[in-house]
Amino acid sequence: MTRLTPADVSCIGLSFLRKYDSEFRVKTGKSLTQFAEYLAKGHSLKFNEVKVAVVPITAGKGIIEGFSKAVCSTLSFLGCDAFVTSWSDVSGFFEAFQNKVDVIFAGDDSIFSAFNLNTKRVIENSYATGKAYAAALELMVKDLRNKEILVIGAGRVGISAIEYFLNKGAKVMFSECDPDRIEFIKKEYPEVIYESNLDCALPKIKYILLAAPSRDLLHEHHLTSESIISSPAIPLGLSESALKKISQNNLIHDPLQLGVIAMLSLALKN
Ligand code: PYL
Repeated sequence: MTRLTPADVSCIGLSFLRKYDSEFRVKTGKSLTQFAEYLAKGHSLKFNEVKVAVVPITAGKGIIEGFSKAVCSTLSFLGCDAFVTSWSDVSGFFEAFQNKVDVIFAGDDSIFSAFNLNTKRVIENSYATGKAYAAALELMVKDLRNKEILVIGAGRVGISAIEYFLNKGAKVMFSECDPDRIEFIKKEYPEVIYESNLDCALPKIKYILLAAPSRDLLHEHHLTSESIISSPAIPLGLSESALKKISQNNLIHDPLQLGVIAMLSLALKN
């Protein structure tokens, strides 16, 4: 998993999120709040009744400056009563419990999760992010049934997206460089077709979920003006020429916020 940097998250405040929300609505037809409810399979989520604590974690490589604040801003944008605890780690969890919160968000170098203290549901970021970006592609494509979707990267995010697409009746192909992951997908999801060469698969396949964290993975010859790309991967794997080739309204990509929205939505879903 790519570790975010302060530069990735420092801009994520309420005014930035308002702009992101209006752009997201143009691309998908839904606001971020409507999208959160869509992910929760239509359950009406009363965000303004939810109290959330974000606990900074110093373990491993330590705190990412601005990370907890960015998570908190995203949750506040949805209407939650969200705050970053004054203390970190176990003391921060203690502070969260003292404040009788409904949900705690906390992340170390391996796992970033939302913990619903009422239902005991725990939602991990990669799982939620895969669902979020798959659902965003679905909204941009309009209907996934029998549509060919290429998932690039079969890690935790890519697998979560593959499951979403299969459940929606899409024809799923995948590309991956790790042999063990390739074997795992072939064994667990035999209906998913392995594409060994991106130059052959693209631009034949127009709909792409880019979950491989590599720069300049896709170039202009892989894409057309009709390509639609949903990319949770950090860094974004499109070259300058590729970015110029596609419509900006056909690209969904952000470092953190869509995954956080999905974590909350799935943590609150009944
Ligand atoms: C959750 C993000 C999405 C992409 N990469 C993941 C990442 O950077 N994980 C590390 C998060 C560390 C947070 C740090 C803090 O500030 O509390 N322990």
